[in-house]
Amino acid sequence: DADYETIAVRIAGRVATITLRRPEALNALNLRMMRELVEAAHRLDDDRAISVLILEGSARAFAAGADIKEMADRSYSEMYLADWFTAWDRLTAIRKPMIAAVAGYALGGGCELAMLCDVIVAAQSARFGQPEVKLGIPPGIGGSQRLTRAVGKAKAMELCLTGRMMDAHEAERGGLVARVVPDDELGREVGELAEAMAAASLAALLTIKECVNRAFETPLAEGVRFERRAFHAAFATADQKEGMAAFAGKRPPVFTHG
Ligand code: CO8
Repeated sequence: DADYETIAVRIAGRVATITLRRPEALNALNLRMMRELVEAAHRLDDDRAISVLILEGSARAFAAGADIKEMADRSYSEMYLADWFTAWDRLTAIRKPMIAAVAGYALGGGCELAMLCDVIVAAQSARFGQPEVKLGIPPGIGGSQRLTRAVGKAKAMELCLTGRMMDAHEAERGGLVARVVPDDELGREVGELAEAMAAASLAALLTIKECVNRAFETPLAEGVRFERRAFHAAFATADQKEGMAAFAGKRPPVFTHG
């Protein structure tokens, strides 16, 4: 952690938790945080001893967006030539499941960061929104695309065009959020969810994440074909043999994650 200024990483068993650590700015996402977070996520993705990543903010804010103060005075050519914020896209290359534990504000880039994760668990205090319209800009880290896929056109249009925040229950009803839990249980619930995933075969987790993500990239028939090939390929793994032998033997499986 000595390496990082804006995040903290802790590891428990096969679960790694990354905590955003600029609470004084409601975890506003500046360039340094982007670099550190993307680097840490890739390092953990490469670590065979880890199966699941959790991303969390503070009790008051998951992240209140991109750092407005850092962006405010940039010119078009500075933003364009620096390809401002493109590095966030590198999170889409993470192969392990990433769970966003959201309490408080998840706005703008913060909402987009949560949507770059695979599962969002929201505390009752969570507030989601794309308030960029109020700043005279559109979303810039995929919000107009991922929010639309998550909650549908009508709600995405309304939220992006007004900047209105939705609470945790509305986000759950809309399909953005997997589960809503009391604030003081967020850490435990997300930890248990991560543990449940981490008990499974790592190869199965990677394959399933890849398959589900295909649903957003391909026509249905192609996606189904992709899944079928992944299904067949699973029979080359030791974990498939162990998983099925354990079922037949009425005992818990012991996966080697190979
Ligand atoms: N950027 C920088 N600083 C911030 C941000 C932010 N996004 N959000 C909050 N802060 C700072 C505040 O300036 C304040 O700092 P200070 O104490 O030094 O004045 C501190 O955090 C606490 O915030 P508030 O005093 O405002 O707290 P409140 O409880 O009164 O309000 C809100 C909380 C409602 C969350 C309010 O802070 C707010 O509206 N924040 C901005 C939300 C926003 O507009 N987010 C979208 C940002 S734009 C974006 O994310 C685009 C992403 C894509 C860019 C890609 C470019 C290519």
